[in-house]
Amino acid sequence: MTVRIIGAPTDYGQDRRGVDMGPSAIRYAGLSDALSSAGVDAADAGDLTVPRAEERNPDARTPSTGTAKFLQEIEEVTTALADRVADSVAAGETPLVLGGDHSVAIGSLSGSARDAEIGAVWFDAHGDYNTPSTSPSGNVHGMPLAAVLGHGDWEGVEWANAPGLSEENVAYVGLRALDDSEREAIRDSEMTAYTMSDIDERGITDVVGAALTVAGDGVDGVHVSLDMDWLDPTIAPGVGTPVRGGVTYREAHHAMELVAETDGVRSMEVVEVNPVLDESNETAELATELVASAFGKRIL
Ligand code: DIR
Ligand code: MN
Ligand code: MN
Ligand code: MN
Repeated sequence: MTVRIIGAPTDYGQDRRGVDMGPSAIRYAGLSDALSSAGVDAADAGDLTVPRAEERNPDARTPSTGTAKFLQEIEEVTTALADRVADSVAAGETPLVLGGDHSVAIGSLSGSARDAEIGAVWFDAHGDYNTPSTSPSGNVHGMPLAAVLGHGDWEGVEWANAPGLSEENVAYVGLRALDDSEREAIRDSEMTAYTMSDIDERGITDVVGAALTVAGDGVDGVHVSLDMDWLDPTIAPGVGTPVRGGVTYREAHHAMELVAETDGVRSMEVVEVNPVLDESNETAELATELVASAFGKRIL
């Protein structure tokens, strides 16, 4: 298996600077060695070109209702990323996108879903299901799932869609911080949501197994989206929006081992690593270890 590493060094989707250094931090933590130790060929395509936020006007393009900061920049980056991801899949590789903030998922998902039906497993503390008009923050990293599923008024922005992904094949794992209108929208949707309470009750094995079944039901492949704030902040402090009560180190590894066992992983991303907020790069190191588990690294 060839894993194609694609860096997407953005920080347009949220308010804390430094998450654009995520791809460097993850590479520095030894990503290509970790992938080799998992027995896969790693091919690094480098980073997408992303202008600094200081060079750009966050309101150059605005939705007709609500707020979506850096909408134009996010459109540019995710459109380019979607092409890279689609090309990689078409070449028989498995693309691994390194964020950047979670807005990059718009590109990963629309690229992975090009000419295919896909599902998605969303490992995150958050629902990322706001729209420009419901978002309390105006930050697009809290909106990618709504965007690709066709919700929200994006003022004609064409990228905000992945017709090959339907709500029925989206499963959250580990939710614990939802905005009020987002909670309601998730309840009204066809998506499956496993919260931290479900993990408490059923255990990580059962929950991740169920999520992978939902995501993989009747589709060509599954996209795995790993937001590092899914983990407990005691082990992943280098994220912009930490939330107490996340999964443990062992739960996370086991979840990724179950991902590796499905054989249906079409594309993956790991996002929200912010080395500026970190303790000596430990969040990037953890991201690297988890990616290796997701691509088949085992203890024995
Ligand atoms: C919040 C935070 N719900 C927002 N979202 C985050 O801004 O919409 N997603 N951090 O990962
Ligand atoms: Mn997220
Ligand atoms: Mn999150
Ligand atoms: Mn539906």
